[in-house]
Amino acid sequence: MNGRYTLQEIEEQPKVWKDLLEEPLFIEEIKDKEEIIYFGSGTSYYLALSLACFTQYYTGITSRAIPSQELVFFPETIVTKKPTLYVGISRSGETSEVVMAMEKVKSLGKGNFLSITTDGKSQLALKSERAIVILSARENSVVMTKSFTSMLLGVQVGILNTIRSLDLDLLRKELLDSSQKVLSIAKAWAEEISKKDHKEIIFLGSGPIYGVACESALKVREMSSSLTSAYHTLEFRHGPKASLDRDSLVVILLSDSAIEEELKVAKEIENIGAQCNIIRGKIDNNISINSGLNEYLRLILYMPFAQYLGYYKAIKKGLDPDEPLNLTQVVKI
Ligand code: F1P
Repeated sequence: MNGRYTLQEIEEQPKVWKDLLEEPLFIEEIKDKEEIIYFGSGTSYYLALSLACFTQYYTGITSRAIPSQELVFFPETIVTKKPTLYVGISRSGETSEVVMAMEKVKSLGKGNFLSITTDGKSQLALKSERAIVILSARENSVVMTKSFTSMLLGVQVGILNTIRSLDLDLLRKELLDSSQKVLSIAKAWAEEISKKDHKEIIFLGSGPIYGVACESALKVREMSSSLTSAYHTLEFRHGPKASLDRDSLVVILLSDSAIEEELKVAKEIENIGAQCNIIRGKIDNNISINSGLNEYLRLILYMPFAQYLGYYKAIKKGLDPDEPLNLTQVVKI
């Protein structure tokens, strides 16, 4: 059956999340740092984008996300003298750029090095001072689904646990209560949306949700070879909206901080005649994901929507979501 592994990995997520919440890890390395730099490639870079926002919000430590290649070729534009924790993120731990980035920064003799991966024997894991290995996030599929949400949640839980935040209890309760429900809502939404053949699909998100919007666009593109893109929500008004017409779909992943302005963007998109769907954090319409989690804590709950959409669009086009065109599980140069 086409997409067997991908579907299984999407649907296993609530179970993997539950395990991560029940056995929270610690990330003590953040304690004496003035800066945290997350780096990765592809999906793992988008994970870095959301984690950097989350980390600075909860710890107050300056946090940035850098694509691995920039650390390799332009380290002087990134590396500072401040005590810094470098966190390499990679499902495989073998992506060329992420390994090269770790080597480059280490050769400069700066900072401490942590890796987040699903393979403890990978080059990235062996080159870092400590590897957080999330075995339950390992995947057969080329595209990353549960590995994205599980590595994201694993680090979020680790940070909340380390700083002893009461939000960890809230996160645990709300996710256990709502994960399965969100997956059902996302599945039904994606099945319906995939019936129409949109010429382009655009995901919009702000703050910590921007990384998730990028990952959403990548998921649908990878699995179904569709034309997709992602922008910061209000940035979309500054040019990208020029291509919109009745065959476009825009999905806004709504935040809390920018909600009023984001809803105005939605109106503007509808006035142009494009289809606009809003995925929101409060249970007050059909496409809702959770009532009790703030915009930093509910990040993973946005993901099943694009994961299922990629899957169903691929099936509809006769493609195999497990074997995306032109892609491999590990990218080496
Ligand atoms: C990330 C990545 C994905 C891409 C593909 C291959 O690699 O490049 O972004 O979707 O599935 O892997 P990794 O560094 O996290 O292993």
